[in-house]
Amino acid sequence: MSGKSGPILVPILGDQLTRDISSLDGVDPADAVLLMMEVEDEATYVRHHKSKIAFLFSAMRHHAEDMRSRGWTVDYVTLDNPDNAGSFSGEVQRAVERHGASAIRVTEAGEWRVAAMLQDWEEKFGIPVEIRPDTRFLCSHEDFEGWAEGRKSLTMEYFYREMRRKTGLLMNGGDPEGGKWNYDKENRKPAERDLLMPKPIAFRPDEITQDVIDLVAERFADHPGSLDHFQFAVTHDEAMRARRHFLDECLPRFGDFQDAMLTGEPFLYHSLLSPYINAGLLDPIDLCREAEKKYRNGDAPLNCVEGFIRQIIGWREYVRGIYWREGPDYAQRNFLEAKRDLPNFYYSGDTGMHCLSAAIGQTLDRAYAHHIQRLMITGTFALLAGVDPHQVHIWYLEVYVDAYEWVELPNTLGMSQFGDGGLLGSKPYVASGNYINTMSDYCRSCRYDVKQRTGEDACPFNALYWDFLARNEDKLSSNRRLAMPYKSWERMEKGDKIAIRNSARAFLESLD
Ligand code: FAD
Ligand code: DLZ
Ligand code: SF4
Repeated sequence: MSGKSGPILVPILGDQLTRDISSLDGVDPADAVLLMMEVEDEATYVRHHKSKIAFLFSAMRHHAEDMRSRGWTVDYVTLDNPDNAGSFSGEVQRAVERHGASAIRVTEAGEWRVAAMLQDWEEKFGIPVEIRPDTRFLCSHEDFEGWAEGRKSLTMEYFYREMRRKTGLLMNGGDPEGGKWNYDKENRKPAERDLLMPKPIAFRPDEITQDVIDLVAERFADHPGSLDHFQFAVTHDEAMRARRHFLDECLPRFGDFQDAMLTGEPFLYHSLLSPYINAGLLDPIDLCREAEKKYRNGDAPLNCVEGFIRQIIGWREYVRGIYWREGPDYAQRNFLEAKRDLPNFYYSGDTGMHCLSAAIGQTLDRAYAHHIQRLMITGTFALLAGVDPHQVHIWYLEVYVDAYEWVELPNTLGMSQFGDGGLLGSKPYVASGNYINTMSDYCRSCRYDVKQRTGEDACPFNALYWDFLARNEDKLSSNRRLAMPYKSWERMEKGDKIAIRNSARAFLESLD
């Protein structure tokens, strides 16, 4: 330590578990103390799924060990430390005093709530605070501003093309590999029952993880979700093994079945890498380069590799840009003025609708559902039922192991609930039961009949779909992408319309 002036304090937040995080750039380990803190406020600002807290605490504890082994001094405050102040600011204050810190250096926070705390620290603690950009993202806040400035609509596809050019991923000089930027049309195959799915890679909890699981079970017993199926990677090495497993076993079929859903198959060919990418255990760009190699070596087809890379350098970077550009009030938007409370079954999975009970059940068991389940099952149902988008947002932030507000909020409130009125997607993601029946095998074992539109046994998605369009006619009928369904609604017999709306009303009342 530099004796005269005290060390630099470097808080490492729970989603900053990256060995070369920007706050450490140019810092001499001899002059710094890294502060890692398990705090009540972060674990309870929403009621996170128990496995999500266990994953993060375990990954944090392992990262602290890893950094110590690399020569850093790490001050780690556990949740059960009797002096734990319970908040980031409280713990930083204690650490400043404990170590006589001369300055604080920190990588910017991932969300508005925490960013506001960091802004206060200089005045609060009376020492210099340097907040550094998070260089784990391709697109800085300024670059996103520059891209968005002056555009009529912020279409993801154009942003994605910029990121392809910027990284050179799947580029042939100035042109996209294969002549097309996007192979999504080839990525919509429904899954057949006899597909040979790779077994997901599972990691047995070690002693550190088991301690954390016990702690979480005791302290957060009232939070949703189970700890019984915990099998996440919690170290850098394990995350790298999960990455290898995905690249070798799943990537070659990732695209084909990206939108498919099967009973009892929660993972299909998805990567399950989002918790590791978001917490900092895996580098997203390096992962994309490895995926590209698979294509260049002839081990994975272009549609699969392009589809995967698009999710990461396209969607992931894009939603982050939107989150920071739109500001903290984005969370309060409610374009459709939806007011219904989130049905209780979102916390139990206890509903006769098989698609929902499967997606929610798996979510509560494993803190995971893949994109189409999030978007077209739990998301579409909430949208059709007119649930308050803020409540939907809180649910998604709670229950998924990869959920941090910067990525969850635009996906939920924007893409899934149309709460921003079309900033993120040009039309609401609504569908009747027919879509779910085409893309999954859920309807085969459902108590409802997907072919019926009205009546007690009819699939509720059917009447709700038309009811949604009718209910929101003022706001949506001028949307060109909804012209066809509105035309069909217009053409429908009056009696059918009345029956549909009555059926929807009866169903919605049964939810209340
Ligand atoms: P894969 O299908 O294997 O995709 C590969 C990677 O691409 C993911 O690991 C992820 O890093 C990235 N990715 C894919 N789609 C998106 C997307 N739309 N936005 C950002 N990154 C994407 N993703 C989160 O990481 N955290 C969230 O809290 C989150 N909330 C969501 C809420 C809703 C309502 C919806 C519709 C989507 C949400 N997503 C979220 C996006 C996506 O569903 C998850 O990233 C994905 O399901 C994670 O599983 P996977 O790693 O197996 O993904
Ligand atoms: C999500 C989360 C939880 C549950 N607990 C902690 C914690 O105790 N300590 C910590 O450093 N981070 C935690 N996190 C992640 C933070 O909420 C995340 O780092 C912020 O959202 C960053 O903006
Ligand atoms: Fe879902 Fe309707 Fe199919 Fe049942 S019939 S699984 S409610 S889409």
